[in-house]
Amino acid sequence: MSRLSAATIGGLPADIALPGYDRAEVGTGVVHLGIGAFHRAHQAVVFDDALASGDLRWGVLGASLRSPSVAEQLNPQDGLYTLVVRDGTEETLRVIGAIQGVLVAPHSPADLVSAMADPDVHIVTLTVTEKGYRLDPVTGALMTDDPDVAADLADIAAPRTAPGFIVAALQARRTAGLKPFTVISCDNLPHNGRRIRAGVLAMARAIDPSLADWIEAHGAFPQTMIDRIVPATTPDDIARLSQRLGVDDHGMVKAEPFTQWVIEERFAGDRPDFASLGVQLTDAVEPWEDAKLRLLNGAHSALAYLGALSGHDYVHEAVAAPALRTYVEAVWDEAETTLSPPPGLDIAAYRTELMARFENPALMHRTRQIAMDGSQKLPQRLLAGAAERLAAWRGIAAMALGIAAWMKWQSGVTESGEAFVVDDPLAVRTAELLGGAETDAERVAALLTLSAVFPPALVADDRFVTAVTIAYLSLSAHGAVEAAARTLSSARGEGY
Ligand code: CS2
Repeated sequence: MSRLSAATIGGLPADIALPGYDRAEVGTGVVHLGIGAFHRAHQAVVFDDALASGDLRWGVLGASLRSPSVAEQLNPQDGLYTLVVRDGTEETLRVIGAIQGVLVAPHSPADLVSAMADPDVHIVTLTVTEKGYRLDPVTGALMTDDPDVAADLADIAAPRTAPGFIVAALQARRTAGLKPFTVISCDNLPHNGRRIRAGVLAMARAIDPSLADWIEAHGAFPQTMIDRIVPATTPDDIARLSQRLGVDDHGMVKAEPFTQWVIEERFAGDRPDFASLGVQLTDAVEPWEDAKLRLLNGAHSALAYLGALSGHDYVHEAVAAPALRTYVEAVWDEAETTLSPPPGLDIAAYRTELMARFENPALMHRTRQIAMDGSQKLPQRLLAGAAERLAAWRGIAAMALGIAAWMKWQSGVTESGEAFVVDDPLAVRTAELLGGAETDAERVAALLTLSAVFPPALVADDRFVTAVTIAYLSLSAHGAVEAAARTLSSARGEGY
């Protein structure tokens, strides 16, 4: 079967939405670093809307910093792909035309730098995951001993890392007398803008202090909160879509209807009329970030480990188990007391909507997908909230079970005895630590020595250590579902 492309798009069934603008007229105003499914289902859709509104400056050049797979999916399709929005039994299909092409950075780093230095580029967005920032999780400093960071510092003309590409391109723009672009981090990290700014400035300062001064004075790194559930595409999704389209689309992405993007109003230059495109611009993103990270992502991670350990492969299956569903509410009860909701966010309504989003059976969101990279996710999703609860002398039984479930997951074996590969940058280290421990209490104590994950102040708090150890013992004795059920009675109490 032929592929979706500029040549075949005209033959698609009439009920599929197509780009409503002339793609030949579109300029490249955005470069995206780390082009995965999330960008294609979220930010690229907003830029596609901008193009459809008649502002043709906002085409996107995508870049993969590592693998050529997205380039192989999209370049033969002229950047075209289908966004499949699924809600229960309903499905809507839309072909997105915003992406103009994908560069594979390691194949041609200089081409990517020069594309980012183009005068028409005003925005660089990035989704490089938590680990792509190359910042020490404890100190927040650039990891100069990371081999790729060291390589960038030695030769910024051929960068390897996200901060490296940004520094190299900003250097080229400064030399050319251009303004910086606005760097919009779209990763699920608190203060994501501040983080990428810190990495970029540290690298720039090591290379040329005057470049760092220029970036400090003229650059913009707004904080953002981004939200849309985008499960990984499966071969079955592609096969089903081919039947509908009559052509193969290897670049398709699937997502829920919900989508949200909150951006701090801080730009270095031109941008689309974001407000008219449904994007919220605000001075204070932090309360949005905290609410999303601790409610949505906190529950997601806890559910992912408990669900995956107990054989619930998908999020909607996990929340259909009464004990796990009630447990999610208990995590939210705990997290809620740590939030200062932003104006306009009704937490009760947000929780109801979140549960409905988790229940969406058509998404087929795998618990194992969410379980990935837990060492990078735990701090902002569960540990920060737990620390604030303890500071206020409140209990953390529900959060502690999520944390203990992450620890159990590090053993690489599910409750039914199935072995799996732990997909986490610290997996080798956690395996070593677990290998040296004999009892459950020793296992917990060993993992708590990971200072890249657990802040020392939290580990020094006996209440924290006790709560996580009790939860871990309960998981060993009863399994995830029963441990969740048993946690509920204690989690409901407000006092410690
Ligand atoms: C998920 C997120 O995989 C994960 O860690 O928790 O990708 C989640 O689906 C998104 O943040 C939703 O916006």
